[in-house]
Amino acid sequence: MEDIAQELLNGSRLALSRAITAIENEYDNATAIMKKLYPHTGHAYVLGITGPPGAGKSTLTDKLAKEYRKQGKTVGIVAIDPTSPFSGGAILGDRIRMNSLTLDEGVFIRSMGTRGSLGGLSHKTADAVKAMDAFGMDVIFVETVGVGQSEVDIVKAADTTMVVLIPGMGDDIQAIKAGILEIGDIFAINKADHDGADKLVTELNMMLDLDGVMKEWRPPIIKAVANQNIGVTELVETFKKHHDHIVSSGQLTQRRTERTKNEMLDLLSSNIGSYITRNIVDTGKIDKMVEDIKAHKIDPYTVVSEILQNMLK
Ligand SMILES: Nc1nc2c(ncn2[C@@H]2O[C@H](COP(=O)(O)OP(=O)(O)OP(=O)(O)O)[C@@H](O)[C@H]2O)c(=O)[nH]1
Ligand SMILES: [Mg+2]
Repeated sequence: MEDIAQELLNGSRLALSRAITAIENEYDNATAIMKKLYPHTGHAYVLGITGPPGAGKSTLTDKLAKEYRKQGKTVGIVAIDPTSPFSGGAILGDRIRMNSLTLDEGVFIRSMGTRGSLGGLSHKTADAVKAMDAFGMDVIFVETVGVGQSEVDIVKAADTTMVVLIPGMGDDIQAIKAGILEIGDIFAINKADHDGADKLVTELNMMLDLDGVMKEWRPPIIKAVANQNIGVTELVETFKKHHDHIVSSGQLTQRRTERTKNEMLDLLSSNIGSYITRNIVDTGKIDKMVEDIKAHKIDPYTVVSEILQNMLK
């Protein structure tokens, strides 16, 4: 029998690609693959990149990846595309922008579409990151569009999160500020070749000052022009500073503990959920139970305890 996890660990890019496909489509072998990969994870530095559509996230990621490659580091990129119903479209879009990277053996790029819903995407993203981590990537980027709750959930897989903003967003910054202040460890003001970059920096500084008086880490704001490679080395240096900060302050351990706990609880509830769907709902047992409860032959509390007892057998 073929062993995708073992081939991935042996360095097969095809196996890495197939592992992520299994994760994305929830194939039956996905759990077995993840079980085998898990002991080999925990080495990569995971960078979340989020921000409004078209802000230059992919362009920046491309340039940042090249900078890490210069330092001899291998790079994985997971690009989430919530707008595209098929991941094929996402792959094409990002391939164009990350053209030269796709020829580099030290880089692995993968897009994941959401097929209409963001549900379940955060754990799939986390597993795709783990697959790249086990493959041996040193730095892994997770690019996602927007700053809503789903993106917050997705970037929870990251050690450091960078929010990319652009001048000329007008009132948008008001609308998204609650979300962005919370998740940004670093802010990039991209398209600084456009008018209004300095104004945006000032506004953001004011918001961060109001928000972060007591915080250990004041998120730096870095201006960038991604397509001209401006600000890129400074961003990489800032990532390093943030990484050093979360290591020395114990925050990295704390974040990873929290993440492991959440992932375990998610896994547990999704397993319980599917047990109930499989055994109670799909079998039609639930209808009989509802009838008996309605007729007061039995109470719902007893029914639920019995279901739980059966599940644990
Ligand atoms: N003028 C200018 N254009 C830029 C800059 N950075 C990126 N662009 C352009 O902006 C457009 C969008 O860039 P992307 O990197 O695709 O932006 P994105 O945030 O990944 O977009 P989505 O993934 O679709 O949300 C492209 O045409 C880039 O060439 C910049 O600093 N200045
Ligand atoms: Mg993009």
